[in-house]
Amino acid sequence: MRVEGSVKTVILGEIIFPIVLLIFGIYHGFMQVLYRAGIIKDMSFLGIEYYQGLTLHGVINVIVFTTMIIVAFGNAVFLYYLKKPLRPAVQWVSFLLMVVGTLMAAWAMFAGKANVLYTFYYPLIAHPAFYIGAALLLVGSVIPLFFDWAPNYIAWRKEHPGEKVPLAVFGMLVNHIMWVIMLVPVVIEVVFQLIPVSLGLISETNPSLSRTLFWAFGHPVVYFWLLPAYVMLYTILPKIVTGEGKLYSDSAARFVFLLFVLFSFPVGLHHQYTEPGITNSYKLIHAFFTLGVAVPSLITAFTVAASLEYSIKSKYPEVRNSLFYWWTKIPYISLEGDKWLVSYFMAGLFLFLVGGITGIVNASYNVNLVVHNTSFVPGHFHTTVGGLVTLSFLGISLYMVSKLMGKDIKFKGLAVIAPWLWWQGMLIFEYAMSVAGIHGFPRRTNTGISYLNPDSPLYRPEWVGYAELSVFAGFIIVLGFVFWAISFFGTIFSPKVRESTIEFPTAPALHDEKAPALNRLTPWFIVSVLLFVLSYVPAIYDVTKRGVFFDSPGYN
Ligand code: HAS
Ligand code: CU
Repeated sequence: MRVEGSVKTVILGEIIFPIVLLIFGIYHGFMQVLYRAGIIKDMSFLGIEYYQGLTLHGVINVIVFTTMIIVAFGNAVFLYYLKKPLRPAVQWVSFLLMVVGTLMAAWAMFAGKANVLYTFYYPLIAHPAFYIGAALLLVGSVIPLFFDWAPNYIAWRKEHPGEKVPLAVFGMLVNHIMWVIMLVPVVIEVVFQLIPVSLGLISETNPSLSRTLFWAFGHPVVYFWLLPAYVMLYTILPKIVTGEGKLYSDSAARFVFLLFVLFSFPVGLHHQYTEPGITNSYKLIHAFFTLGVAVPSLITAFTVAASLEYSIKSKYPEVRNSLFYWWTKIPYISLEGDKWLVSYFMAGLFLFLVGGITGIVNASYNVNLVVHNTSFVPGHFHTTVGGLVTLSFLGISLYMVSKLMGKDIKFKGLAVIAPWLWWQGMLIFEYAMSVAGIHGFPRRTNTGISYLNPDSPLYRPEWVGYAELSVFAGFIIVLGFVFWAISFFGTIFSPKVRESTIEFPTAPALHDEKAPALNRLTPWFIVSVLLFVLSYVPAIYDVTKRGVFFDSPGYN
């Protein structure tokens, strides 16, 4: 499908702008391993302070990069599958709000006025520009849903009565509605707590309430990042793995998205198992729901594996009777057609397997007490959001840029190796961080000037090897990113060879059941909001017992 004009420019902007920032984000990630291993001993390096760099790393990578790429991918999905135009005015307003918001927050972070980490809850306090900028980014990101996607979806349903909406549209729509719901608690926190303190309108506020509101957003947001990757795994991967593959079951995929609607919200207290003041049994209820929200990912593991097996076995009769040998036929490194993208998804899946296991460790209430606030947790999330999510987003960004700009992918060989370097680096990083974490290695601490410094009374020699291994891992990850970036910018700056189009390889479903209950969204969302509210009423009651805004001064 041809795409021209300003909508094309906006989608390209939504990819290229955050990727330019991502270079800083990844640089500050690499600085983290250097700091923590004691290779850089200053609290401030090149004028950037330790917590400032850590904030830049987190905010750019998981708030700015993810949000903008998701909007870009969503725009492209709605455009391509519904074949309905997007409104240029809506697109420009959304994009400009996101850019201006990001620049405001970036200014506050680079100026050292927002060293509050990407979780930014009270009592840490940033310059108002940080919160207002973040708010503009979020407002910009929901605009396409209200003014482009939902109207186009409703019009499409009217024109196609009784038909199922394309799976990718279904997934991206569900994901963005979830996004709007999860923003409610964090907006309350920002508007009624953080901005007033930051502006000096009030001098103190309630930190437990702030954390609880933050995590009511901060857990569901991980599925906002994950679901677009799942959309790609269900629609694109099965098709490109052989060129003619199929998705094993369409209903299984839709059911997975709807299970996320139900279970993504009543789980945030698993980040607060150690929060004083919230009754244990409420935390336990969230622990059980957390084990529930792992189920749709387990179904995904099986559906994706079944789709791969079906597609490979239909193409290669010689492996049809094998139990495992068919795995060798997956094009892990192939330059043929769109198969280069397979490497991003497969490397991501292999990482996510580890991310799922460590997630369940985290979720298991009493076991969490061993790993909480240790490097085990960053180990976990570098194989989830830093693994499957980032790899599929990098892959799809390169793919979309080449289509939208009408260019061939340059340095394809590097583009195919990049995800495997990333995979290997992350795997080593995760190993080092997990094992060290079990031995108590803290997260969010400049360990280089404390625990790993032989001159410090806190010196802990048993952590040194793991911190050094993380440096080695970080180097491989950065190398993977550099390979990807050479291909990405090489493609952008190469001559145009085709007209600008957008299209996604799409696997038809092997089992394509009607399942009407899976195509009505409203009842699922009603139950979801009820569960969300019910699961949080007792916790909010607990943390506001001494008064909603009971006092505790903040820190700059
Ligand atoms: Fe998490 C902390 C629990 C998933 C991100 N998580 C974090 C933080 C982040 C994050 C960023 O319960 C840190 C927040 C902070 O700064 O403090 N997480 C879970 C659980 C899941 C989970 C139960 N997390 C994610 C995803 C993320 C993400 C997804 C980002 C995208 N997480 C926690 C908990 C904490 C936490 C606690 C708090 C810890 C603490 O103490 O602070 C589940 O959703 C995971 C389910 C996943 C699976 C895996 C299925 C496997 C698949 C791959 C199949 C592979 C194939 C290839 C087919 C069950 C789909 C074949 C390969 C073969 C080898 C066969
Ligand atoms: Cu969580």
